[in-house]
Amino acid sequence: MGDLFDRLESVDPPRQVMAEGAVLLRGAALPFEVAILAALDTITARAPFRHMTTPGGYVMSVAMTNCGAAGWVSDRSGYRYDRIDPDSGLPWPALPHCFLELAVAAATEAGYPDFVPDACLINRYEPGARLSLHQDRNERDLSWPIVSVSLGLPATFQFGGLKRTDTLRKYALRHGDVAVWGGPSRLCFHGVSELRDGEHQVLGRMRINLTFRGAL
Ligand code: MD3
Ligand code: FE
Repeated sequence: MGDLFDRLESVDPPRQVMAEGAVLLRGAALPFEVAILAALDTITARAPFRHMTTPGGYVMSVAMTNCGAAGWVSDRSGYRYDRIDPDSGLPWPALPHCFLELAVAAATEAGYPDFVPDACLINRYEPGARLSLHQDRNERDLSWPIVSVSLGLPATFQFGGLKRTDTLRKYALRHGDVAVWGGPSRLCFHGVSELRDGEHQVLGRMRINLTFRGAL
């Protein structure tokens, strides 16, 4: 029996409170996996992943695209939400039904039943890519939460406090995990460590992260 209990203890609980207002829902995206991956192909056919430039002139290691009424963009002039994809001159692809369904269900489960996102930033990490410590504060109404969905290779997510120098806690985010960040956690500093190489059964050598936002 001892080994059985050992294995049970090493399994993450389905719902984990990371901080006040921040909830991790392990595996919550798995029922949507096939629909999400099909929708991603449609989105990236029209709005391909690209490496954006930061205002400081660095090319980001994470490749990005967007769907929804507005998309997050960065260039030498700054960060902003734009209704138009600067690479194509076209509006971003619409939020697919399955994206909206998952984001609303997760937000409701985490205690934010009124959240309806209007933007989804899609991040693609290849081995070595990382996202340095930052806050998400380009959204107009910071009282809305952010819902994040992890797919593919696992990543180490770093979660800090309201000051850049606050202690970081680390969480492994795996294929199918969904996290919701609102209330007192909404402006916490966070980042993603350099992605370790590996081969995911479904997505291969990459990690995809969707973040749903109320941007406009
Ligand atoms: C905590 N993305 O796109 S998702 C981002 O895995 C971003 O690609 C990471 O940070 C990724 O801005 C982390 C988790 C996340 C997203 C937004 C947050 C955590 C957050 C906003 C406030 C606090
Ligand atoms: Fe962020």
